[in-house]
Amino acid sequence: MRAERTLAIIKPDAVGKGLIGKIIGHLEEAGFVVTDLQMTRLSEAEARRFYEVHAERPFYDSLVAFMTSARCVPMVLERKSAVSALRETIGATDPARAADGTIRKLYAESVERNAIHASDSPENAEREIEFFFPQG
Ligand code: FUP
Repeated sequence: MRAERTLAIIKPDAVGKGLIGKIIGHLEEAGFVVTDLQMTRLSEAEARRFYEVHAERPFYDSLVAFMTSARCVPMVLERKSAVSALRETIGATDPARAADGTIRKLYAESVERNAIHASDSPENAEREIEFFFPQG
């Protein structure tokens, strides 16, 4: 099967704790190939647009404040069944519910400060890759 692409973001909590290398190592161990990567600090407008599907949720403003609080590391990852495989590798949104050995179980602090984002469908993966890497 042809490799699929997905988008991950190492979030400000994990960047601030010096976990970029550990998280990328974990992803590479799980068979993902990093094919594009950047470090960026999202503006408020960018964070609102990226998470616009959550605009009506009570946690939206807080999530936007967190995601704009410091730099993050978006990256494109390739692997067979990349979207579903990455969701499994990162674990549940709430680290208390994440399976042992997943990135969120290992490194996340809370539902909001949960170390890493991963696209939840192939369609959203393409939209999110375009958001951060419009030339790629
Ligand atoms: P996930 O796809 O696992 O990142 O989770 P969701 O799409 O459900 O949520 C998107 C982001 O919103 C999560 F990464 C963290 C944040 N969130 C909260 O801050 N509080 C909540 O109650 C739910 C989600």
